[in-house]
Amino acid sequence: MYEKYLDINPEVKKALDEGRPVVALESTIISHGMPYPQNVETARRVEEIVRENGAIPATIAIINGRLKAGLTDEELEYFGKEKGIVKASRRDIPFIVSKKLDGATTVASTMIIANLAGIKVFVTGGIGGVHRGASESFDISADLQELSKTDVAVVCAGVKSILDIGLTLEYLETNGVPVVGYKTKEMPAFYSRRSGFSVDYKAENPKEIAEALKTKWGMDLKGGMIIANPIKEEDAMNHEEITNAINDALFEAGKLGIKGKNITPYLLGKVKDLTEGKSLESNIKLVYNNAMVGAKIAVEYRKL
Ligand code: PSU
Ligand code: MN
Repeated sequence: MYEKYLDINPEVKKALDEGRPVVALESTIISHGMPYPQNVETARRVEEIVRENGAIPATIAIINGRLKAGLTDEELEYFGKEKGIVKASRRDIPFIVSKKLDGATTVASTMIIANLAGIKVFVTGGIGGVHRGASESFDISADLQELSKTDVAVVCAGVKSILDIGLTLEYLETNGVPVVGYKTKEMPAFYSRRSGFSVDYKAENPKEIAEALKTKWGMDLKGGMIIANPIKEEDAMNHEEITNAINDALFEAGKLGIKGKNITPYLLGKVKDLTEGKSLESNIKLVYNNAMVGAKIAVEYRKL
């Protein structure tokens, strides 16, 4: 049915048909999460790391109204370079598709398209969450709802403190989304390994995670799972420096009245400037680290 909207790249299609592991990757991180040319370099390197760890990468996007699972090198370059590609979450998909536009997919929409393609594991940097001040703004990312209903596991480096980490964890609990720490009992905070909040479960290896996924979906418990993989110590940001940068960026965003889907891209760019590019370096490194873990989970999942 949905095949009429979806193009699975031949290499990805072959891997899926043969039951080999595939890892989905998102495109908002390319178009709105990092500057050019680092975004394209990172996207390419992430695909390589997925391959080095035994899986096939499938970067997800919408091009000319077609849902894509697996991009060519030129398409990756296009998403990194072209300004004005719409950041497309769940609610944007119908119009982008029917009007034959391009869309960079967020965590929510990447999960949807990965699921249609039959891809169970998805690697990114950070997920959206409950924003600070959400009791006033109501700003809660659609990523969290998606995690409660779409059967795709998301490997990330935790939740950034541009968000309210505690409220994000509460929201995930209410919605029945398991949050698993990869070799940690503490929820990582993206740029740093520590947040002060605990995760539900600590997994010691990719196999344990694969088994939990198989069990969850085997029982038809709908929805995804968050695998929170802390940034490596040597790549982490100094706590005080990143806290100050985030607070200053939030203050600026408030003054400028930036809201809705623009807030996360704005804050990422501002924090990068305030830290003289150090946050971008950390961001790139943590995505690489997630790609390695995600590929291993996909490999273990296929063995079950
Ligand atoms: N966090 C990052 N980089 C990103 C994003 C989040 O460190 O690029 C993107 C992801 O695509 C995520 C989206 O799904 O922001 C969340 O946006 P919103 O809060 O508007 O749902
Ligand atoms: Mn939002």
